[in-house]
Amino acid sequence: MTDIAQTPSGNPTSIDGAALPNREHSRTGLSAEALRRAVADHLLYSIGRPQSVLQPEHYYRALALAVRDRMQQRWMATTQDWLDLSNKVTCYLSAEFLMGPQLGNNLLNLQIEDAARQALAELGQDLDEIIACEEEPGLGNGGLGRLAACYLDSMATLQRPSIGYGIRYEFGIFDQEIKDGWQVEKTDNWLVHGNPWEIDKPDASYLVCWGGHTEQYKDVAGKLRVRWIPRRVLKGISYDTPVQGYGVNTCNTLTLWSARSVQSFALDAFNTGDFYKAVEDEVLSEKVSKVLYPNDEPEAGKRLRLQQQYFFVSCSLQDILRIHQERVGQPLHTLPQKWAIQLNDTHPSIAVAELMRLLLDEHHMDWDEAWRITVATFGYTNHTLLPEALETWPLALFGQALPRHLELIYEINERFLDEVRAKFPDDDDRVRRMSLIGEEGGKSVRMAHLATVGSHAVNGVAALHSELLKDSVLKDFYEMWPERFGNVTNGVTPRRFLALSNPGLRELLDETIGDGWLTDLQQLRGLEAHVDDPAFRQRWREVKRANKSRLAEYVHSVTGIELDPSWMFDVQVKRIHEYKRQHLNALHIVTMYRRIKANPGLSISPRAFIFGGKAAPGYFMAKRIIKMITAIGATVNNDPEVNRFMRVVFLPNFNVKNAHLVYPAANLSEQISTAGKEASGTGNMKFMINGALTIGTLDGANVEIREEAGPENFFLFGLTEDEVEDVKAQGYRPANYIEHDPELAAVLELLAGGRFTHGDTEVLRPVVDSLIHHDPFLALADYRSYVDCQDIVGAAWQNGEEWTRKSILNSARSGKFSSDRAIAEYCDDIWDVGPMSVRL
Ligand code: KUQ
Repeated sequence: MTDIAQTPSGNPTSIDGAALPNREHSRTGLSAEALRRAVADHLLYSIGRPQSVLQPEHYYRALALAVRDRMQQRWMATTQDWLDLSNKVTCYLSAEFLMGPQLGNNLLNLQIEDAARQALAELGQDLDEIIACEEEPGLGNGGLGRLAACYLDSMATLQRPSIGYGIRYEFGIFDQEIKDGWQVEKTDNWLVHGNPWEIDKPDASYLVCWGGHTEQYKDVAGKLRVRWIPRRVLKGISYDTPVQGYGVNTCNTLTLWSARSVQSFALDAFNTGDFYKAVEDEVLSEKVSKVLYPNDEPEAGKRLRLQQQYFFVSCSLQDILRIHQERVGQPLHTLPQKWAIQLNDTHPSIAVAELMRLLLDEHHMDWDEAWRITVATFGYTNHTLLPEALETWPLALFGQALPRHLELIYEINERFLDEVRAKFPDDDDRVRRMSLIGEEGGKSVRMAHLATVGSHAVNGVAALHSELLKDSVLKDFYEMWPERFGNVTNGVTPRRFLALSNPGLRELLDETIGDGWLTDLQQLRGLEAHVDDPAFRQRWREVKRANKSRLAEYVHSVTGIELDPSWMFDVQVKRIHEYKRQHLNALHIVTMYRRIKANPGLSISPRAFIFGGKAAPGYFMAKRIIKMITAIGATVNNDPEVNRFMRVVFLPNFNVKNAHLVYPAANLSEQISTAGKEASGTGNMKFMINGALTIGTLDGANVEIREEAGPENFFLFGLTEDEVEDVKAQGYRPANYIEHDPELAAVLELLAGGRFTHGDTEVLRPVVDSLIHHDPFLALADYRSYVDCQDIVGAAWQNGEEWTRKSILNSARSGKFSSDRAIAEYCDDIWDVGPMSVRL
């Protein structure tokens, strides 16, 4: 008798292995019984500790290994199938992948949660407690890194062959602690307990050069060629993590590169007795993948950041070319038929020059063919319009680090500008604006221009953002190649952000509309039929209420603050940034505080104001904004006259793990950026899917959220993007707004006068001064509209039935914001990558 394993779809499949009558294999079986045996085996053979000392962490590791075993066949079959069938593959190049904890998600996608729960119960353990042991890999800053992770999940679920390529940072985004109301950064040592999900491939390594100079030489055919004589060489080794699709056999790969010195010692130095010099060299090499830059804006002129970018891009492209030639067995000119490479912002855009270098210098291809292949292979996604966030590198630094690439960029630029001149004769200004080399403030390489010129498709991440892109930073390029420009509105995975993080709602949905929504989120529309059913509404409210209790418990455990789950939970979680305007939210809180103090008999809807998010360690104003929120919180929460109606929480260390508790518990989602500044936002979508109502400006994806939800189910305020531009053109004068609004004046007076800082008038001065003198994000221009809108929100909360109705409709109409829809658009419009079903 052969051993039997269940595929996720429930079909029995025979596999090789010891013949055990009626028993599933311990490495592949999906039953509770097989999982229990697998965990017990791993406890003995992989964890290697005696029964009496086993801790929950050990069970976590053993279960993680057992789950990885269950993905292994699918993983290998997926890779083998795309090699054999030579299906087109998407490579998603990103400096960040904010994957979040893996165990719960993999159990979900393999559809073995119940079996795992039972297996652990039989071993005397609670699955939820074991899942909570996992430390998340924080290999990203925020939305951009999390988007890459959602896209991997959707590519696998849609059965599209794909590889994510990035950096295995030894230290991810810092852990945030709040001390005395201030942010304190702690190193994120996520690898200390090992990482059960990755498999290192020390044999799959590539050399990466750095610095030095170039030389011309004649090849055997007498042709003039260039070679790069680097100053240093280091090595990239890969760590692969499986990315299991939901309910399918497809299991794709995330490949992260780690830097090593080429030899563990520089032997000559070692032999001459200079041991420390030898080790220093090793330390220098390994520095490259040591730490994630904790900034959600480019790090100006940081050599190491450029080195990180080049390092992972070069390893990834070498890997792609090797697979293409050796494994797929194809000549290089077919590259665009087999690979679509997507650049997640400009961080990997050096890939355009690196692919040219590999094709020309290493593979001796002609320029024209190499360029045709390059443009046909790459696509570029832009994630920001903020001028300070557009990446450029000082020419001198760039030339020292990557001398060959600079030559290639000059050559690309020359040919490109000839094309510009041909299309737009006698327009020198246009040529200067479009050049890959910027002249203002010292020469620099403009990475967004390089990415645009080197890609056949360029997209923004929400409808408004894509329009503004064509209208502003990439306007000249749009006029040159209108056909290259498109939009793909961002999306989020409903597996992690609904099924996994909101089990209560998942159950209610499954009972009400079936479970098809997990892979077709538009099916949430089926909820509209139940919106007027009082029993259904009642259950909807109960789910939300339970989620709020769960969050309140967590908030209490980490901050000591008590929240009443019957209050409105008003939530703003995202990186702290002036354009996102957490301080505008704070002005509203102070407004409410002041109204209560002035009129203690006031009847208002009680609210918990919940904030979370990290500030870049070097971003002075963002750190002051955190202090402002915590200071207001301390005053509000301790004032018995006020804390009957409002509480303010700053939740420390917002990350993917605690995000699972936050989104499902929100009643109100704060999306209050200055119109035109937030490219898309993705948190806004996570809130909507989970039934929160949005208060927001017409910015980023808010526009489409409001369109889908219906304007009557969205709280709109603030200037439009056009109006923002007009106000700025006429000269923004914050004093105007203060003079015409006594309430605003009084609120600013409270903040500046030390009411929340024990009389200290210095602490919050920078924030207040910025607001009243030179705020580029126009917070005071939107203050009145925001506060009035919040009054409408407060009134709406009073009518619980109506609020519930709107909440249901928001979820019901959130289908568009699934990353499955976004990935289907990328596959159809940009990548031309079709589905491939994997057989076991
Ligand atoms: C820039 N730019 C440098 C790390 C991140 C960056 C280093 O991308 C999200 C959007 C969101 C936008 C964010 C972004 N991150 C832009 C970044 O601010 O509006 O939702 C995903 O597209």
